[in-house]
Amino acid sequence: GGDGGNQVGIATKTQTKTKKPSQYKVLLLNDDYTPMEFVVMVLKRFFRMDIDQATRVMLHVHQKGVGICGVFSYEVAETKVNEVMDFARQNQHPLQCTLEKA
Ligand code: TYC
Repeated sequence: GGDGGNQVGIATKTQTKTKKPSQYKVLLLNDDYTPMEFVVMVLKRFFRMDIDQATRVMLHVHQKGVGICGVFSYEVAETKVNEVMDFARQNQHPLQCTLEKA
C-alpha cells in the first residue's frame, strides 16, 4: 500500500475509520406461565420503564409473541439479558430474554 512504506511489498492499509460499537436489541419472549405483573416488574426494574410503558410492552409481547425492551451496546445488552434471566429463574418463572443484532 502507498501508506506504510513496507519494504517487502505486503499490502497494508492505514486505519482511518473509527469502528462504531454494534447495537443489539434485547428481546422478551412470550410464554403461557409468567404472570403479567412479573413481566411489568422486569421492564420497570431492568429497563427503567414507567408503568404505562411497561404495560404496553408486556401486552405487545403477550399478543405478538416477542417484543423489544431496548437497544444497547453488546456489553450492556448481554448484562441485561443475564440479569433478567437470573431474576426470572430466582422467581421460578420460565420467562425468556435474548439479544439480536439491531
Ligand atoms: N402470556 C403471559 C400470561 O398470559 C404473560 C406474558 C407476557 C409472559 C409477556 C411473558 O414476555 C412475556 N400470563
